[in-house]
Amino acid sequence: MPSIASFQRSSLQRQLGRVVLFVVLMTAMARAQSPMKINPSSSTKPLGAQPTVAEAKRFIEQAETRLQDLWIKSGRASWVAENFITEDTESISADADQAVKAATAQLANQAKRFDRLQLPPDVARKFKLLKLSVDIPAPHDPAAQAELAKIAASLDGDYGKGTWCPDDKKENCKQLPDIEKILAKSHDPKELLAAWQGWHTIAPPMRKRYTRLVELGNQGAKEMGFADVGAMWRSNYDMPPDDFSKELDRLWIQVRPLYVSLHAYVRWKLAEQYGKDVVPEDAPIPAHLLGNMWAQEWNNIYPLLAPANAKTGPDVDAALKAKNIDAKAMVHYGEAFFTSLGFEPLPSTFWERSLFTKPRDRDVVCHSSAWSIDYKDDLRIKMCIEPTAEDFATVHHELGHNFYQRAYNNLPPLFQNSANDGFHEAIGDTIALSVTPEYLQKIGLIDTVPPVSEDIALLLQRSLDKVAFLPFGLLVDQWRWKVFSGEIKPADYNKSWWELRRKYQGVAPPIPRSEDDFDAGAKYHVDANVPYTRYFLATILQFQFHRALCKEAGYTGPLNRCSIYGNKAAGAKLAKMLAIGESRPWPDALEAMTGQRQMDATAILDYFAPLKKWLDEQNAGHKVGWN
Ligand code: X8Z
Ligand code: ZN
Repeated sequence: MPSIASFQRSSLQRQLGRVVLFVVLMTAMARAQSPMKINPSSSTKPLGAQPTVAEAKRFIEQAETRLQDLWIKSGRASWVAENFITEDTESISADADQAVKAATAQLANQAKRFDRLQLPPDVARKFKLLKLSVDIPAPHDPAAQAELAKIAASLDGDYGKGTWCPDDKKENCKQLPDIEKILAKSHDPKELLAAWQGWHTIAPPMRKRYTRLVELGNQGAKEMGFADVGAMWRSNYDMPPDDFSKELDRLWIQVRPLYVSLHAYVRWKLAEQYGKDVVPEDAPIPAHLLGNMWAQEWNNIYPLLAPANAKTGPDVDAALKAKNIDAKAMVHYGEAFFTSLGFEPLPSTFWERSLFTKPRDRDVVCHSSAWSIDYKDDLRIKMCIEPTAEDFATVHHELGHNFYQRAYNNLPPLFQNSANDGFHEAIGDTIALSVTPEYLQKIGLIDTVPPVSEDIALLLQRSLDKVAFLPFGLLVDQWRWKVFSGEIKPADYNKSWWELRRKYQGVAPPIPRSEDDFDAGAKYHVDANVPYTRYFLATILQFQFHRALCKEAGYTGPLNRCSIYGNKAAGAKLAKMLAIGESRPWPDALEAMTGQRQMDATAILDYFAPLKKWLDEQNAGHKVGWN
């Protein structure tokens, strides 16, 4: 999230601003606490009288200014902690996070005073967003705040440091990027299993701390008036939380048949490769065979699944390697796409301050992320980029965050966010959908564009990224919501994790698991406590955005061949939506871009319709679904 011009002031002025704010807040607190004094002879307003709209407005504006200052400090501390993982940086980051959590809890409490006021919609919206501005709220008790912040920072750091040593030799120890390479490339089930199992050993030591994080977060959520942290997360979609859950069900029911067709096809192809004893016909697919540590995207196993006689389509991996395109150059390609749409180039500081490759001499959190440090123009990404098609897409994903952050950086701090969190995750992916063979040829990465007759191969490739992801995108928070609500007890963390993976994804653990394991904790967003439903929404939304932008560009052909590269009209439409930030309910933003007020899975279904037909033909005579 980026910032407002006032943060360009000197630190002395900032200091001064905080003192004034402190006095105002103390006065407000004193008022809220003192009993109503009635003095009939006095014409001044009695202490404890009903607050006014003007006071509420002043309160929230001062609150967001104070919070933004703390967000910036904690953002910087966290940037350093994730770029140089040590006990000290972790501790500094925890302190800064505690300050944010403490202030948010205090302000949310003070804000209760204005609860019964009829406020203008934008002011009321800020009060709501204030409570939702932290992913895990802290209780009021300072000791609990400190404990929560410390646990959160240590889980994030431990994930980043995660290392698997297959034997006693130190030089054989591996961190995630190298372990992921094995999952992506190897077709040896033994080697795959060792890598899968190896990475999952990082999580059990975090299980106890995670359990405590849940307890403390829930306490904080309750003090803010939510049933638990999950209920709080579901309250962030401009509709009653239960309606949001129903929306998810509706979308999942729409896309599930497409997923099941893909799953069936992949399963019998894998059975051809590994044998029916390894991949049984009607059972969930073993999770280590899908080319990805979490079996969340399957594009790495495309070579095992390619249609007979089909060419593999453009090989972006090979093109990047052949042309010696390094990490930074990949990011330049991403930036050039955005500038082709009419966006300003990234600032020079982006290139100076970002992390593009994994350093050899220290631990960093390699999980890709995009940052706006000052809520203005200090934009950065942090990524351990490899020259692969997958990372080429992820570069666009991250830059989508940065261009969004910059597009709303003139809004008040509490509105500096995406319309809903799915929007933030969808923008870069929308652009990456425009990375078509035609586009790749235009920028000189490939020489020839495959004919339309090879569209099935292209669609299959893309579906392994997008369609395969859908159930995983959904299930992570189906698990967490139940963990936060207490429906899933700590003693059942692992069992319930695999039940949901079986139910939604149709995947199974490759070896028996027990409650000594903590397999959810082998996923970054669980340890870092990042809500995950946003990625499910983003997968639906990005096709809806793509369809709308292609229409704006006047394109009428099949959606998988549409690229909005260089189209200023589409760029303007996109920019208009981004600039709304979170200032209005998300259906307004969606309507500005697509003319629709509902999230709509027909776009992704239309996009893959020819593939669905083809998959169902291929699956004839094979088992579909799982027991
Ligand atoms: O975490 C991410 C991004 C950063 S917001 C790289 N993604 C999810 C994941 O890696 O699990 C993008 C796709 C899903
Ligand atoms: Zn993202």
